[in-house]
Amino acid sequence: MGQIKTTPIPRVQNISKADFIKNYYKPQKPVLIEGLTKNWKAFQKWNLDYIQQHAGDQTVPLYNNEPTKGKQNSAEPATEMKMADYIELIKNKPTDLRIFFYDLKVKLPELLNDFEYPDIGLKFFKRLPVLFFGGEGSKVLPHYDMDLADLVHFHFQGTKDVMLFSPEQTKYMYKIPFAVHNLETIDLDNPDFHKYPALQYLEGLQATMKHGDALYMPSGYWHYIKYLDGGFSMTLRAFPRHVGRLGNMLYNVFFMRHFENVMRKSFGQKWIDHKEKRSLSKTNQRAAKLKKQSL
Ligand SMILES: O=C(O)CCC(=O)C(=O)O
Repeated sequence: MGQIKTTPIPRVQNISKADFIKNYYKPQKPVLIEGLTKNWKAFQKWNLDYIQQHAGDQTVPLYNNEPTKGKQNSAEPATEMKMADYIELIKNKPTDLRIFFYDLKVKLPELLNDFEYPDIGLKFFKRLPVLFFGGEGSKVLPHYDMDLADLVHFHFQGTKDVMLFSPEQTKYMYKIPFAVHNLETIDLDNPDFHKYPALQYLEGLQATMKHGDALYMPSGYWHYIKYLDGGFSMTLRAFPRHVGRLGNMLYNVFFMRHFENVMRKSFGQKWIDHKEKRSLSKTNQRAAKLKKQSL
């Protein structure tokens, strides 16, 4: 078994708007900014106890990593729980149960005063600050965000590992057609280069995030995330301004998603199996071609 090639994501303490735009936003390169949240109330206050106090009574849907099957829509929760019980669980035990896309503005608006939209040159979509929670060992399978937003991802309490892949790497990812994820049988921590030879050509970036770190993930970047301890994160998004990217975003959100749901409803597991086979054969052909060229 080999390993996926990665290099560290550049880290800075702080960054000016001009430097961020020039060195990271314009060239669409990720960066981890350590000091961006230091003056926020959230930096002092946001931990699992605080969430438990403010949202303990809410019932929350929880997701695991079971692949979606048959006629299911892409994202069905595995179960639900009171937030207080879920937080208790992730404080004390490993679990693969996660909270995904918790809409802060709707569910916990009093927390909106605890942070600011950073002045780094991104035009943030202020309607949608969202939280994500996971326990020790929870994994977020590799995917990119369908809306192709530029993302700033902030982590609170504990640590998490993040692997990123640029959109140019999509050709080696075993992406599933009409979806924003790859073959769910792939484990990027233990890649099976025999079964998935294209993974040998993949080049990613890696960082371990700690409390208060802010990670810029440019539009269309794949992310694979592992919670090393129970903790939570917030993502702020800025919508694409490039005409080409805007077109792709509209295609993903208004066509691809609905087309996929119709195909699943009509053909169920057969459709999923067909797409997985296609992804495997197309990507393996690409790897075979590259191997031949290198001989
Ligand atoms: O950290 C997580 O749990 C998921 C984050 C994510 O997928 C995102 O911000 O798009």
